[in-house]
Amino acid sequence: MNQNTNHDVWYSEYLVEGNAKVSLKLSKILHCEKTDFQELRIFENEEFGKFMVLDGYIQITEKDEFIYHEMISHPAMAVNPDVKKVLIIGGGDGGTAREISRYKSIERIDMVEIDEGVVNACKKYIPQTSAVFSNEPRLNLIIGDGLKFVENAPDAAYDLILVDSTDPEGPGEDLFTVDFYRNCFRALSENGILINQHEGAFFSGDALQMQKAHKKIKEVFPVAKVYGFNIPTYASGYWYFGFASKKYDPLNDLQAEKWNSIGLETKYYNTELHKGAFALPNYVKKILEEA
Ligand code: AG3
Repeated sequence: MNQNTNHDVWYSEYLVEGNAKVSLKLSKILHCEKTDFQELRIFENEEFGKFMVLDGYIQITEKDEFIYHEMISHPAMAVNPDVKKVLIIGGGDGGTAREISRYKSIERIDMVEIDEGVVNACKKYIPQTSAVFSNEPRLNLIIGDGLKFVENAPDAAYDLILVDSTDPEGPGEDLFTVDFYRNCFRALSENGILINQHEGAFFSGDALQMQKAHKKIKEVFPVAKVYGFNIPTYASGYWYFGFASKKYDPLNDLQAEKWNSIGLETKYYNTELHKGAFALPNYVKKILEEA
């Protein structure tokens, strides 16, 4: 049969409604589902590999997910390499759990994902991130509501909480509330660190969300910083995590030597980049100062 090549099929995501978008050409449409929580799609692109879209936003691609997952995990671990108990909220693709489980010193990883559909689809199509669900005995996966989970968590139960959420509209919304941050504070040990998905700063919608999140976290945690990373498939190519803690400063308390002695091979993160990641462009500093 002759292959008619006189057409192509693309996934497009609007950056600014109606005015600018990014598009990936599809080599395969693997999965389309309306779960109980969101619209879930998995496609494939020849350059980026398989990628997952939730409610119209790219969450991971096989080609660049390492950047996000290294940057949500390693900066906190380099500040406190003695972390023993970790809580991941969200992260249904498994990428964050994969990165964090590389530390042999960690004793327990609880992960609370609201949408089982995401876990199942990633298990089926994206083993690169999801293999951790079948090969990591320290990982305790709970399908449930992250907000309720931290509400019921005992005091000081975790050394590190990683909030690997979607945007603050949809199922991730509760994870951007003062109530949630207060409960995270309570559930963290005195060495505790909270890392959260902190949105973008370039487009005004994302920037507003970043500002709102920062304002709330600052109300709750004595140390509240933001750091950035380059990620090609999120709006504007630059995205942020929040670093909040009870006492540790991400720069003054960086344990570069100790972290380097663990000998983890990383593709994006290193302890020099760590310092640079906390140096923010002036327009971003302004957004945060005005929070
Ligand atoms: N979750 C955060 C994706 C944010 C994308 N938002 C956007 N482009 N507006 C990623 C999940 C990875 N485990």
